[in-house]
Formats: sequence, C-alpha cells, structure tokens
Amino acid sequence: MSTAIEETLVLVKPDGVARSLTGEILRRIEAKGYSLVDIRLVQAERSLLAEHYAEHEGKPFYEPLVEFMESGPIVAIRVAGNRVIEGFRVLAGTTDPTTAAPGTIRGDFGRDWGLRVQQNLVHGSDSPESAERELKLWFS
Ligand code: RTP
Ligand code: MG
Repeated sequence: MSTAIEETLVLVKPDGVARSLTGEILRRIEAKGYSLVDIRLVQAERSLLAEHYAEHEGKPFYEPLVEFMESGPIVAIRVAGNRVIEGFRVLAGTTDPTTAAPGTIRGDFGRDWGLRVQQNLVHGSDSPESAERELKLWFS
C-alpha cells in the first residue's frame, strides 16, 4: 500500500512552551521520522483562536480554552509525512492528560492541575480538512 505525503498543524500550547518542553516535542516528531517544514513562535490574537476553535464555540470549556491559549506564546509547526495527521495524534495521546497513555506526549508530561480547562501541551489537526484550514490560519 502506498500513501501520499500529508501535512499537519502541530501547536505547542502555552503550557508546553512555559515548561520548556518544545525541544522534547520537536525531538519526538523528528525521532518518529516526520519532517519539520516550517516553525514560528506566535502570541496568538483572540481572532485567530476564535477561528481555530470555531467548532467548540458555545461549549462550557470554550472561554477558558481561548483564555489559556492567549496566556503566552505558542510554537506553531508545519509537519510533513505519510499519514502524519493520524500519526501525530497518536504521539500526542488522548485529550485528557490524566488518562493519556504513558509513552505519549500528554501521558508522559501532562496531568490535571485543577484548572478550568485541560492543559494538555499540544494540538494536532484531526483530519485532512482541518489540517488544510488550520495551516492557512497559522501560516499565511
Ligand atoms: P486539540 O484540538 O487541542 O488537538 O485537542 P483534542 O482534539 O484532543 O481535543 P478537542 O476536543 O478538540 O478539544 C480542544 C481542546 O479543548 C480543551 N478541552 N478541555 N472538558 C474539558 O475541560 C475540555 N475539553 C476539551 C483541551 O485543551 C483540548 O485539547
Ligand atoms: Mg481537536
């Protein structure tokens, strides 16, 4: 079976940057064999975050999520590879860091801090459509 090379958007969220985990996260992406195509450090505006998280508008965690994402710099990374969209989601682990599997980024470095929103270190696009939309937002 052959597969086409895809691109995905990875974000090291403000908690990951503040905890100096950017290098470790980049290392895991590279060690898996994916390619770094572009990278930037961003202090995200609310308008960008509102577009990025449009699907979650109205949910109880939306406002604390946007506030958290505005709280400090984010590292945005364009990553390429065959099946990288699915592959990075596996590297990241499931959304809740308390139950994310050990060996994943969220499972190894995340936990519940008793805050209003799950701080879970990274974001990865969840589909080819999301990846295309999100890469345009963060790398235009
Ligand atoms: P992401 O979009 O950041 O890669 O994470 P995800 O797909 O695993 O999770 P998603 O459902 O898209 O939720 C986006 C982010 O919102 C925060 N969240 N908190 N119940 C909660 O407290 C809750 N649910 C979601 C997390 O930061 C999650 O990554
Ligand atoms: Mg998501």
